[in-house]
Amino acid sequence: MSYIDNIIAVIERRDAGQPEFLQAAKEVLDSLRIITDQDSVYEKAGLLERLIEPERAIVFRVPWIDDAGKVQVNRGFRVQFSSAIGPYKGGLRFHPSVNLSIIKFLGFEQIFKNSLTGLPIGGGKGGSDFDPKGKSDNEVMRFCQSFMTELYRHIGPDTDVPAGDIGVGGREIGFMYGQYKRIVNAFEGVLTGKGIGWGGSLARTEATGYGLVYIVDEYLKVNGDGFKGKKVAISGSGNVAIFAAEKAYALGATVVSMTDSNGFVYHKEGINLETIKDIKLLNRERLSKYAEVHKDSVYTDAAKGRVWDIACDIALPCATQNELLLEDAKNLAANGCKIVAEGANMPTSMDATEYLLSKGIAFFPGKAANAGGVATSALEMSQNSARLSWSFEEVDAKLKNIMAGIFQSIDSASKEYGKPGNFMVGANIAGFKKVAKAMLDQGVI
Ligand code: NDP
Ligand code: 2IT
Repeated sequence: MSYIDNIIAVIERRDAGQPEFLQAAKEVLDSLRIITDQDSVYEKAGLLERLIEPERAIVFRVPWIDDAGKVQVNRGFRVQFSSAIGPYKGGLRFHPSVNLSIIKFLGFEQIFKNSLTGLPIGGGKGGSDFDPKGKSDNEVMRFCQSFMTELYRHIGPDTDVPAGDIGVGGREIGFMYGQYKRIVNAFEGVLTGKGIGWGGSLARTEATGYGLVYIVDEYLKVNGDGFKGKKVAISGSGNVAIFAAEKAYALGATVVSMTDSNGFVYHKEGINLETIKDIKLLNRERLSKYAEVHKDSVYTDAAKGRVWDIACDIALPCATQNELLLEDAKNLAANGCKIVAEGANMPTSMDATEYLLSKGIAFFPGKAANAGGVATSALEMSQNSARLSWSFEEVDAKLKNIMAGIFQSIDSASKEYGKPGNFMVGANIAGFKKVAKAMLDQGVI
């Protein structure tokens, strides 16, 4: 058995009940065969055995009291996966589906994503099975305070710096930051995605979505093309989806769809982003409301149709894992889609990814395409350390540069390792090499 097959056998045995983690890990390991077959240094150093095991995984009780006075208990997680190249860095997800498998897959992906940014950040992820939907602001605050009352002892500006993800935005970061500060008695950059005026970076809110569009634009430019006139299908209607749509419009494209967990809207004339922001960001309502406001749009229940049936030039899945499956990939290809770029983490299943690649569709994996968010988080950390704040334009320009750099590195790794245009392999290899070098340099730890 090859080194990689041995490692896959280890995780299949040990992490058998963790399907999302196995999916993410196998994809990376498969891409690394080209490297580990050529050079035995990794096997000799037991490097992959170490890389697939989190440095630390913390699971904790989060008790809180709801508005009716009833005690509720959720489960909290923080997986500190790799500190090879910097302090653990990665978001917190609050969603009822959250479990150890999901947090481990996200933490594992984060190692390579953070490496690709070129900035000194390690990989981690956390969250809870708490569902913020339908909760009052006070309930969310009490939950966040309880969550941080345990989490604070495991994190710190030079140790582990969490941020947002699904279900965690400015409101939740605010409540958690307040509680952290109260416990440790220090105003420090322990979370990113903070509010402007208390340590947050301008452009962090926009960064993931903008970065996603920047990397696709970079690819289009290399091919003498651009977003102008392109039809873009987007899933999700949260932070990533909204700002990807905003930048796609700014570059001259039309966004024809958005989704939430209940269904999707198709608006041939172009999704009205102000309406979406009002519905999703301001009022925290369901997307079905959109079709009540825009009578020429069509809302379809999730049980009755798929957003990926809509014809588009570019598809940007920006909701959640495994939301773009083989059938969807076939429909996208049949309808003329030329580019799929992942705003979400692992939204495309492995068989769908392989199908897209086999059809010559440009595929940008999340660990490259959505890295603009965490990269800008790292810029927020730099501003916090230096106790200053950069202008929106300054941060946005740095973000654009970082995304161009990521495109360069995944493109050249794909060529160097004999898979030109396969950005999945390119991203996995380019992300891995820097982390592996750091691990070799630092000895068996
Ligand atoms: P938000 O909570 O702001 O929005 C999530 C969106 O996805 C909502 O429209 C939500 O619908 C939908 N969604 C969530 N879960 C599901 C599900 N199980 N099935 C269908 N739809 C779902 O999160 P973000 O925009 O921040 O995150 C979206 C994706 O981007 C995630 O995969 C996240 O890991 C990834 N990401 C986020 C980054 C960030 O900076 N925020 C950075 C890099 C990646 P509903 O409102 O119904 O819940
Ligand atoms: O998946 C991700 O990269 C994020 N949710 C953002 C992480 C961060 O630390 O900004």
